[in-house]
Amino acid sequence: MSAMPAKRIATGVDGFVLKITETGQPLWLKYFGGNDLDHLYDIKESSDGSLICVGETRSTDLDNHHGGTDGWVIRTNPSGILQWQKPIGGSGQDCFYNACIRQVEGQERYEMVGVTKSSDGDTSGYHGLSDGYFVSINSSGNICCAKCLGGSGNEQLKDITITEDQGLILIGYSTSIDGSLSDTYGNGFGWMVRINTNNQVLWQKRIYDMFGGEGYIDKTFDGRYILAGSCQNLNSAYGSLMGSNFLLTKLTSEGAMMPFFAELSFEPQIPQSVGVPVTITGRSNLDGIEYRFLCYDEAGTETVLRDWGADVSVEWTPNASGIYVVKMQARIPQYAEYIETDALKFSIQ
Ligand SMILES: [Ca+2]
Ligand SMILES: [Ca+2]
Repeated sequence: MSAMPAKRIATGVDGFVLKITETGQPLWLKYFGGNDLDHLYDIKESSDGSLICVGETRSTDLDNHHGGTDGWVIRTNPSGILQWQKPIGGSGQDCFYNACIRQVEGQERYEMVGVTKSSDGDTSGYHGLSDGYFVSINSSGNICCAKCLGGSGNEQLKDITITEDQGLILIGYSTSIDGSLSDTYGNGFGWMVRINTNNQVLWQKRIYDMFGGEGYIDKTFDGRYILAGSCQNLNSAYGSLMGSNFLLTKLTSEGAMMPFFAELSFEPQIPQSVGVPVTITGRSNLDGIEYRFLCYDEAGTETVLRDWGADVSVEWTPNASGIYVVKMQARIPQYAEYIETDALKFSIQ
């Protein structure tokens, strides 16, 4: 680390950015902040190599500090030299947890999510207690949009990702039962907000229970979204789990949950005889989805044992000896795409 001017800013905690090589060798380390606590939680690289970091700051010697803790965004050049920094929020507690960069009308925007308890300053539409905080700024740090989201209870927004149509998905939790948040998902506090290119809220919905308010979302290669977090309400396919559990689920940009796990079982399991019925049962990570059961003989001829439907079991009575392969497909009713189990082979005597 000798090449790095590891100079602290001041007392308290500073934010820092460390650049390393792909083998873990440090290249440079920079500290940021002011005279009090400064935390950086996320970093993104813009198209020109600039670095955008977001977090929270209590430092009163930063220009435009609003009071208490503020959301904090800094932009550096590719070498970590500060270009500008900005506290954002109001007189209450404000914080940014995550950010993404999107193109809006040919311009780069830095989109940030977090929490606010401010009803003044850079906030608008504050609902009470804590609100989810969504702020969009341009590459100069000027605010294009700052919204308080949620209801009269506690909210926070933990992560953000860009949709294929250049909209946004925000993920967080909400304890509010007023407004559009009146429906619940079990004991669920998980919360998903869909925003369009004009920063308008298209819809918001409950999603799992997001235990502890932690939830993180990212895009998958097939145009869907993967959500990771912890929760307590899981469907019975997982068995009786206690306490909080790791959650991993796949979503569409409309917030529909997609199946990502399916498996088959047979009853009885031992090799069977012609004319003896076999019960084939499938399960997946979701309730309320459709299944289809397929069987192939040694010549590869496909037989649909049961076409798309809600039943998780099908009874099949083989009428000839030989080797057979069975698999199941699973999908949610509104979508044509499906996942399928491994093909299980068994022998009919
Ligand atoms: Ca503040
Ligand atoms: Ca609130």
